[in-house]
Amino acid sequence: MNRFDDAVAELRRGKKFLVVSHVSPEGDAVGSLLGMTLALRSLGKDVTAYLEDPVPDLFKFLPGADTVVHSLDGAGPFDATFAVDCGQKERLGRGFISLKEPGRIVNIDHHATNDAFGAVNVIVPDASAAGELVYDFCVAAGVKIDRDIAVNLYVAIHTDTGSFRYSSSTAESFEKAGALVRLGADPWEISRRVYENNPAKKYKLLGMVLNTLDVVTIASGGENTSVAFVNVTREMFKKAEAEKDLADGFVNYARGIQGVAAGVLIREAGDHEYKVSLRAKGDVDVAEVAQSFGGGGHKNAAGFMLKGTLEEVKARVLEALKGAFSRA
Ligand SMILES: [Mn+2]
Repeated sequence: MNRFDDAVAELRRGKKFLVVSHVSPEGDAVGSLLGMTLALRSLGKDVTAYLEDPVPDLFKFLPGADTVVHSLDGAGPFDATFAVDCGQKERLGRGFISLKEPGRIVNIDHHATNDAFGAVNVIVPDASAAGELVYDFCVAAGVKIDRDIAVNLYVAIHTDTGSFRYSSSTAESFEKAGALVRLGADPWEISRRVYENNPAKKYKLLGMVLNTLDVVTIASGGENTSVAFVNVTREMFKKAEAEKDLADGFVNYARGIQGVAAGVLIREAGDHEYKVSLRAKGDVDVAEVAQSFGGGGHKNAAGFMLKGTLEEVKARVLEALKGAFSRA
């Protein structure tokens, strides 16, 4: 018995499929969505790929990206929907939620917090990326992984592991990435497009954000004993003429500082409303902190929304992190 038997059975039973992933898609969402879409198409299936939000510019080079649709008006009925990299049905977006006939939902994901919203659920928290699971699905379904599928799945795994730096990177992640390179994914070609291809305004914004850096010591003794805050305001976005998603990842600069246990990015979302992103190294569980504010995430990466002034938000986050630090 393979964990993908039921998912493969849905594939054999149907002809017309929908493939979906989450709103605000990143590399794993787009790569897994397109890898799955191309895999199903290679078997002669009629496949619609849907994302509520646009494909980020950085990922528009991915094979199949030009076939993604952003509306499901008048679409369907589908024999089944394959949802990848998404823990909650609501995160698939309004267009999908209001779709009348999605068919049975096959939920393929690696988030531990996945609520098993599918008729078939393949949830593997140990997988570094949903892209790993789409790879396994292809093997289980007898799909011949061509270069186009390989490029998508390589990008999914490479981006979700932070270029194989995060604790989620396993021997299997490397093995699958190696197999994908053998199948035609070119590491340098992909790196150039994904990592060496930043708009200049992103660096203008980063300069302003790094100027706000505030490192606060929260404990004495031990290896990582401080918290690093950076913040980004709507004014900065305006000045840099930058879109919101260009600040994604800036929180990693805060975490990357020597002696820092957790990095915090506070992003102004509205009047007295902030989006807080937390990144930990070492033992602090930032998912616990995020949950205490009504958010969620993983042990090392989590986020939530908070109301108040910037100073109030910062003070509350600092208190919560101190608490988490003392429990760790
Ligand atoms: Mn993922």
